[in-house]
Amino acid sequence: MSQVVTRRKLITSGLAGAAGVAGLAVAARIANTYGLIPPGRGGIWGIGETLTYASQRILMSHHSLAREFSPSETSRFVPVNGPAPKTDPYQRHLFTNFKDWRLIVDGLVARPASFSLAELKRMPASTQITHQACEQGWSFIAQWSGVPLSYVLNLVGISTRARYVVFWPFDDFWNSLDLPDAFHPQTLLAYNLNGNDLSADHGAPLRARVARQLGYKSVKYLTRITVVDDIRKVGDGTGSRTPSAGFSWYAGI
Ligand SMILES: Nc1nc2c(c(=O)[nH]1)N[C@H]1C(S)=C(S)[C@@H](COP(=O)(O)O)O[C@H]1N2
Ligand SMILES: [Mo]
Repeated sequence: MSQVVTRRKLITSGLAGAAGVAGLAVAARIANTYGLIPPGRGGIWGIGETLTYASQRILMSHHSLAREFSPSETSRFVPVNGPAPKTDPYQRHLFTNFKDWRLIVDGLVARPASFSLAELKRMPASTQITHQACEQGWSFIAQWSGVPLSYVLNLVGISTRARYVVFWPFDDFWNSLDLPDAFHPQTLLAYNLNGNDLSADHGAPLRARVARQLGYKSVKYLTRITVVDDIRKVGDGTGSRTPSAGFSWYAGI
């Protein structure tokens, strides 16, 4: 234990000192040594993202909570960014009220599975009133209900080699979380917004809700969740759709 504390102190003071004295490149080298480089580092944020990710992972407990609000603080209007896919198979599922939709959970898990919406709704539910901020400068406070992602991951049993959880939606806006955020108690697979089933544009039938990061990490229109060990082998290797669009993979707030 004391060894861990000492190592943490070393990394923290190393990062802070390096940023001030010898520049950001040195800090990035230290972060790399301790496995603190986020996968999307090829994005335009580069070293800045690495510093944010590394310092949040070191300085904050993995399970520090996003602020929760009271019902009277919810926003009157909930904007949409990324409206529902106009194409099949999404439109077909929408037409049949997601009767035949199932969430596939696969990858490095002991028991690959798929779950209907009714099955997900029978799992232990969690409700939060939290703030969602878009990188474009607007935000809202809303109530979300769903099953904690940790519950589903524990049901399927993730491998000891697992490092990331990848979200695959019906559009191309895929993203991923590392395990501290995937198992965070406020990370939900949400099916309800402000007391109603998710509308199509807000991500029906199921979306990720990641309270500790910017809105673009809360992937809508989920179809599949895949547990992986090495995110560099997935897609273009950057961990999400967003670095190519100019947003960092890690968007902690
Ligand atoms: N599948 C998918 N998920 C997505 C998006 C998208 O275009 N497609 N947009 C993201 C962005 S940029 C934001 S800010 C939030 C917006 O959520 P809302 O439309 O429910 O407000 O969803 C995120 N999740
Ligand atoms: Mo966003």
